[in-house]
Amino acid sequence: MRTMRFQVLIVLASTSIAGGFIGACSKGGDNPSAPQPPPPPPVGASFDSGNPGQLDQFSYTFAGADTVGYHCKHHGMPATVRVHAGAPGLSASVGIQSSPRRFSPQIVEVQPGGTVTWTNGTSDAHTVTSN
Ligand SMILES: [Cu+2]
Repeated sequence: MRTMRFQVLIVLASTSIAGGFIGACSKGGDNPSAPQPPPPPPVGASFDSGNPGQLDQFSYTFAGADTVGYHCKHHGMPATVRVHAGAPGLSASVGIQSSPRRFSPQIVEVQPGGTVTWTNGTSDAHTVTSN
């Protein structure tokens, strides 16, 4: 027969810190020369339609001049929105088509503040997702 022996050593340490510190040094007032955090970088267009089903639509309004690449998460389908003052108008439409799967037109232009509307004309689920 085999006998096993276990030894357990428990060390308990107890530390007590008592006391406190009272008192503060205050110079008061704001410091106008304190360094300010840098302004945030410009935020580009960022969107994701989710998965519009057949005939569903998705719209996005572009605040400022920009060139925004986007794609479908499921199939790639790269395309571009160009936002600039010389664009034809404040709205544009893009169809989502099949055979082959694509955004049409692949490049669309809209003026700053304008809205692009995508319409899924296929039976597949697609997304409209900024790169
Ligand atoms: Cu797709």
